[in-house]
Amino acid sequence: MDIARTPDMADAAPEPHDPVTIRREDYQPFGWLVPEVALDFDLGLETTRVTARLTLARNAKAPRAEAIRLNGDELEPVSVKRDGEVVNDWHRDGADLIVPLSGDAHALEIVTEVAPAKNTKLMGLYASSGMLCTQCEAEGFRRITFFPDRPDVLSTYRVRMSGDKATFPVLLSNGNPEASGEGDNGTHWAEWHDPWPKPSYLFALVAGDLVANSSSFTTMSGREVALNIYVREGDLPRTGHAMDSLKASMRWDEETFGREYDLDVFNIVAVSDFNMGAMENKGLNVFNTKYVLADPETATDADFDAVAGVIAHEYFHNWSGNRVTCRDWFQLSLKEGFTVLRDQLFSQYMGSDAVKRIEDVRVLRAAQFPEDSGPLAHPIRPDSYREISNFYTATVYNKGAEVIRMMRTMAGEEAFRKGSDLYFDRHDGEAATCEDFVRAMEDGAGLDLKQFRLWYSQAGTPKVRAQLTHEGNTATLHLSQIVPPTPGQPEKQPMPIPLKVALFDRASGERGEEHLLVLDKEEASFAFAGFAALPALSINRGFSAPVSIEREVAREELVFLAAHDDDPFARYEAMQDLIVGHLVDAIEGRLDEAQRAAGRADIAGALGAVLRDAALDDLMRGELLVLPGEGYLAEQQTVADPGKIHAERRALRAYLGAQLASDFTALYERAAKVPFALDAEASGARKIKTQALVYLAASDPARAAELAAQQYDMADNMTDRQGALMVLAGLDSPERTHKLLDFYNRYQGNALVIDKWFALQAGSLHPNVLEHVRALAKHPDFTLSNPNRVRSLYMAMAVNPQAFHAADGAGYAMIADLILALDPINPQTAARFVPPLGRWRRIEPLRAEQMRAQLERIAAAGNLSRDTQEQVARSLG
Ligand code: 0A1
Ligand code: ZN
Repeated sequence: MDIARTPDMADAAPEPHDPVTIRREDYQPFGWLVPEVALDFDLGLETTRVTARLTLARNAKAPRAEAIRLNGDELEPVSVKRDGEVVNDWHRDGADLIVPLSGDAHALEIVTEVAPAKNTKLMGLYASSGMLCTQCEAEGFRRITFFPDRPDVLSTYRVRMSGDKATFPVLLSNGNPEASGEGDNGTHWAEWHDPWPKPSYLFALVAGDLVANSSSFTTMSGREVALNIYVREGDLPRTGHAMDSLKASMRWDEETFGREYDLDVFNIVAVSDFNMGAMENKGLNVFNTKYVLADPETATDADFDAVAGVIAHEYFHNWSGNRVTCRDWFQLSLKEGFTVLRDQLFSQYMGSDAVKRIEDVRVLRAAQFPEDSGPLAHPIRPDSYREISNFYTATVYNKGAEVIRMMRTMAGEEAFRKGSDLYFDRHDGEAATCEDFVRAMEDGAGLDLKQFRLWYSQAGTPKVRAQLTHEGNTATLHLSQIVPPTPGQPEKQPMPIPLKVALFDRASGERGEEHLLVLDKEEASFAFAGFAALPALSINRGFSAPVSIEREVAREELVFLAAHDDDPFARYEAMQDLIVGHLVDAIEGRLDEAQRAAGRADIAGALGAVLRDAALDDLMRGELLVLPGEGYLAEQQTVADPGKIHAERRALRAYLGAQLASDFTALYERAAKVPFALDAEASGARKIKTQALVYLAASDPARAAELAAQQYDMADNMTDRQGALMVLAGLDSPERTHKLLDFYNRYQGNALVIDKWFALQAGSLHPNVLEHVRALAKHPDFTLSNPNRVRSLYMAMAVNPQAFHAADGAGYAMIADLILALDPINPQTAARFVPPLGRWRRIEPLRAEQMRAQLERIAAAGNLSRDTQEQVARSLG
């Protein structure tokens, strides 16, 4: 046995590392190239032994180094060999291993041992219901072996693994399978080789008792690719939709971006313990079961869409992320923003273009706008971080996608494709930067993006003021912009903001030409001739820029646009603006009774028209029926009172439910007759059916409870069943208890559906929701060790305004307790609960003080993870 360490070294505990701030401007290329990596795994759930062999060559592009720094995290070296000889001249720097190297080329062999069953962080190699799997992005590979764990070190990997055949009948890694065979004592082994150089964060290994849904795909150049989706045996019948989505993604990427798949196999594995949605490891995507498994009995229409979207997202990373990867983690949006845009375009193509765009904007406003206006605001390309896991944010992902979408809007589809082709050509096999992408777009798409680069460096959601005036036969649009100050960025420069606009003649309802205006100064005016009277303004059509538009606009104009605008997003927006304007006035106490009545009546009129408009499809009708969320309403105020927002919004829904009761009932009855199918017509019917119930529940709870119970009993699919139970969960009716119990009994043992059961109760409108959450936390099915389960209870509560913002602060205390309990188990997931508390500066003083106090309480606890510590410090700072 190789004993490379002296006893005194073995006893010396690694120094606890101070949390260090990493800065983008400090980037240095690594001193060594690692062209080849060979990994040998002796697999065990309790202990896995890893032998890593690295070939090293000096990097001519970096300053000369006399040693190599290999990152580690909770690792001890069992042995270190340099050029075939056991050495002990290495030393530790914190968790890292430093090995002296004097020549120009070396071979290192390092043995480590890891304990997968004890790995509750779910980073590195861990056990999940009896199988072994890995998660290496961003910095998990260093929990497996000592390695330069940075995305600009690219290597080809050869992997050999052996283990007990009964425990691990399936052995998978990246690339193509090369060989396999039987070993001693009931073991077997397999070898995999990935010919494409990749960074360590794309490494993956899976070993377990799995079965596959297998199929194949013929690529555009006629190559046959074997496709496998690996799951636990009982889950096989729920993999069909994922397989269909994968094939559709592969075809779409060929047709839309000219991207072909590049290995003989493409494997997907579903695991039930996973910190995020899924991971794009080369040739071996690892997925949270939530984004693979779907059948009508256990998954809603929204779940089906989410599966298709995530399958596409991970597949598209094969080019945007893997073939062209990131130089450093500051460039994360290079792969994530682009890939989110690609999956959004795919979903627009697969389903309803308009509805998908509206949903994406809703997500942006609910998740990214608050981030951009709070203490955690950062540019899509951040300048510094302490823990990179905290930067997998809505800003990097969703705003990142909007930024690239703006380039596409300005260039047009064809030129954009030329830009993306050039980007992939130029940087294939490289670790690139956001700047490389922008340059390829300039050169390939013919855009001038000098000023546009500000979208990468400035945080904050720009506010655009718009005012339309009219004189003679000319309408003039006056635009101005403000980019608000954000942490570390007190002063901002004006950004180029592409706005699609159109003007409507109010008398005829006719629309003039659509224009793409680019506002690139603080202020600008644009004149439009040919209007005898003041037209109606449709602005930011299709949400062409991720900004908020502020304008004085008469309610009649919004009512007009809500009925006439031919841009579906703009129509939705007019409806939202109408409601937001009224609610904010009401919340801020600006309305007397008569004004309130007039405002409500206009909304009821517009909504009634939506309910009755025969030209609308139901999926789109469903979008127009959604009331603006409480978080979005809070965003419209400098300081928000969540209690008032909740009460006003709820009262408006009750009013609308009562006022339009017969329309909602008619709609409900029509929709209830549509038989189950997975097409747009039937899923549209399901969507509006439950929405009608939600409105009716607000105005006539007893009748709604009856209808919901009936819908629950008759349901032949999860969308109807979950929708009915969601309504019941918010009501105080005996049916509530019966149906919740029935649901639990019916789906006991199906973790994803039991997650829904927790989430429905924690997200409910029931007045005792916090008591329910407290009780559910003690339920035998609840555990802190499964991230899906934790999110289903506590994230559902944290985004449920009436629970989280309970006036006595009990919601805040509960989230703080959770963070403290979860942090030692799974810091990544714990840290994701900090941002809701971090909003305190924008909340009324009594609640703000309670939120801040909970953050202080967390900060005062010793031994916080770097993840949680960074988020709490930024939230208080
Ligand atoms: N790259 C993945 C996201 C991801 C990031 C970190 C993870 O660690 C737990 C897992 C997944 C994606 O964009 O899908
Ligand atoms: Zn991604």
